[in-house]
This record gives sequence, C-alpha cells and structure tokens, in this order.
Amino acid sequence: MNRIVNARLRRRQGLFTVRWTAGVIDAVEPQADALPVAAPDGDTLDAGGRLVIPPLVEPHIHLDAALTAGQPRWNLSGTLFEGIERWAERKALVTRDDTKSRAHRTIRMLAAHGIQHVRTHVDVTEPGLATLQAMLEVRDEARELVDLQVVAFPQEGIESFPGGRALMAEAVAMGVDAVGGIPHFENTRDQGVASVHFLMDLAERHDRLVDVHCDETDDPQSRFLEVLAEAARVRGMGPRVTASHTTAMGSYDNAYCSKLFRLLKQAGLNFVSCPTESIHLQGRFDTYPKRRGLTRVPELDRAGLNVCFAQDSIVDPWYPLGNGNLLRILDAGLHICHMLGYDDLQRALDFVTDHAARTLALGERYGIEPGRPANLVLLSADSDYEVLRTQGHALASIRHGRVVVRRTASEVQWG
Ligand code: 17E
Ligand code: FE2
Repeated sequence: MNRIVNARLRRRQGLFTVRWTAGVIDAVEPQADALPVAAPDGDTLDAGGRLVIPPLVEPHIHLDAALTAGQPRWNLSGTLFEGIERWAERKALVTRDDTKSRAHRTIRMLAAHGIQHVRTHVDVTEPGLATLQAMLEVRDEARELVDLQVVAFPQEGIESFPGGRALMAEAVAMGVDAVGGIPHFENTRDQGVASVHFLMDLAERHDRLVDVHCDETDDPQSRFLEVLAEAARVRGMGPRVTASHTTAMGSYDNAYCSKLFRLLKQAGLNFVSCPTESIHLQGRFDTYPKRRGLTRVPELDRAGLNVCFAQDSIVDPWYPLGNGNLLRILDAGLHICHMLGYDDLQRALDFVTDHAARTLALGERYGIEPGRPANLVLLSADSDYEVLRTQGHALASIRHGRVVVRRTASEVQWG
C-alpha cells in the first residue's frame, strides 16, 4: 500500500490523495474529481469520500490495572478510594507475565479502534518496580501497533507512601517518559503541595514530561491545580505539563475559577478529562442534586487551553466496562459536558486527535503532512458530525505505511 485516494480531510474542502514512500508521507494532493478505483490493487486504498485522519490518541489510561475488575473483589461503592483499595489487593498478586499479557491485550483493543499513540500511567508505589520494568518492555514490544508513553504514577502517594520519593527517582532512572503525582490522595494538604514541588523538580532536572492526577475528587477544597499551574508557569514548562481529571473544578465556585483561569492561561498547561470514568466515580457522596463530577471542559476550551478526552480504565477496579473505543468516550464526554452545539459537533474529533497529540507533545510526529509518518486512519463517515451521529468506527488503521487493522462496516438488511 502506498496511497489513499478519494479521502476527505478535516478542515479542508474536496477530495484528496495521500501518498507515501517507506512509511513517510510525501504528498497530500487535492483531486479535481473522485477517482475511479477499479479492482482493489495492493497499492491503493479507496476512502470512498470518507474521512481520513491522523490516528486517534489515547492520552490517559492505566494499562497495568486493565482487565483486573473483580480480582479478587469488586468495587462495590463505586468510589475512587475503594478502587485504590481493591487495586492494592490485586497489586499484591501481579506477576511480570500477568502485567505484560494484560497490557498487550489492551493495546490490541486500542489499536483495533484506530489508536496509535497511548500514554499509560503505571503504579510505582511498589517496592522493586517490577510492574514498571514489565511496562517498559511492553513499550518496545508494542511498537508495531502504538507509540507508548509511560508515566511514573504514585498511586498510593509520594509523601504518604513509604519510600515514595525514592521510588519516583528510580522510575525516572529506569526511563519513564513522564512524571506523575496524586496530591489529593496524600494524607495532608501540605504533603500534597510538597509532592507537586518534588515531582516538578524531578521532571525538570531529568527533562521529562509531567502528567499529574490532580484534584480527582468532588471536594471543592482540593486546590492542587493552582500549585501545579504556578510551578509550570514559573519554570516555563506549561506545554510539557498535563493536569489529569481536575474534577474538583466542577465543584469550585465561579469566583475562585475566574481567578484560577487567569493563572491557567499564563501557565499554558494541558488538561485531560475522562468523562465515563468521572461520571461513574464522582458524585458518590451526593444524594440529589447530584454533581456530574467532571472538570470544566468547555470553559477550558473556550479560554484557549488545550483539553482532550481519555478512557482512563478498561475493566479495572475503578470502571467495569470499556472496549478500547475512544469514539465512545468522545460521545459520552460531549453529552456530559453540554457540548452538542453545532460548532462543537463540527470539530468534535479535535478532542481525541489534535488536542490529545498536543498533550503528548507529539509535535511533527503527528499530522497528515509531507515529511510526517504515514500514520492514517480511515473513518466510516465523511465529517466529524456524521462520525459522531452514526457512532462511526475506524475502518482501517495504517501505521508507517502499512495496514495494521481493517474493520468492515456493519450493514442493515431489510426483510
Ligand atoms: N487511579 C486513580 O487514582 N484514578 C483513576 N481514575 C484510576 C486509577 C483509573
Ligand atoms: Fe487515571
């Protein structure tokens, strides 16, 4: 395969041919008319007027915990905190092969839906860091399907977990791509603040990205985002820093948010919202009215900040469902965030493509332009709006010029 014809591209009128050589795009050419494609030849994929996009990007998932729901016990309260307890029980049973086989199976579920870039958090509150070692091996072994970024994620805290700081430093020495944190889970507010300064120092010193689970709670007093944003601003690291979840922002009052947003804009950091996960885990201490438990996605977006959507979990102690389909998450997110207005529907895919690529700092490794990798996904409809309305799918995923997955569209047959 070395070209796609009759492709529709986002934000451009008409049909296009995209050509590549040795896995790199060398031309994106407007077509005067639709090109007839006779018999399928091995060189050409006919997009048939459907949308061709750069791959979907999964900016936040926990591959180390995937496919463990109910082992050994189910999360009955549905809270984040019970999830952390259930995971601590399962974590005591993990082996290297168990971790690797679940991670590879989950990566295939993601790749089957047109995802080629993934950022996974890996729990490093584990003496010995065997799980992290296994995931760094998975990062290499899975290269044919995805580019994987690994975040050192201190699930049980940096300050509150015995040896937490040393484990983080060791994880960086082992070669993680990004440094994580969980300040709202530390025992005290002071420890939460200290953990943010510690992790920002570590990342700056070793030139790593940052992605912090930040204020994942309905508690409006959880205000670690301001600490993270200020540290990013002062160090000039904003574009390399991500605040994940920030669900407490859905409970902050507007007066505080108006001040906070000024700082967020100065810092220029990235945001990830996990809508299915947050609607499930948050609001658990409410009766009615019941909070949605999501961050302020449209407000962040309108303020010019970079926001994207993510799955977070697939069948783990925090969330029992999930199949790798990021377009399902986009659908849920747009509903929950009141983002079904016409303008949002026109550009809906931004939240699972370009915005997520920016969060991962993919730069020129991403996008349909000459000189960039021939990583392309054919969708089942011809526009963002129609992909969403029809609950569309990735029909083909091409990576470095090679088709890695194809899916046939489902068809209705009338009686
Ligand atoms: N761990 C955590 O702290 N929060 C989450 N949403 C998941 C794991 C999935
Ligand atoms: Fe998470």
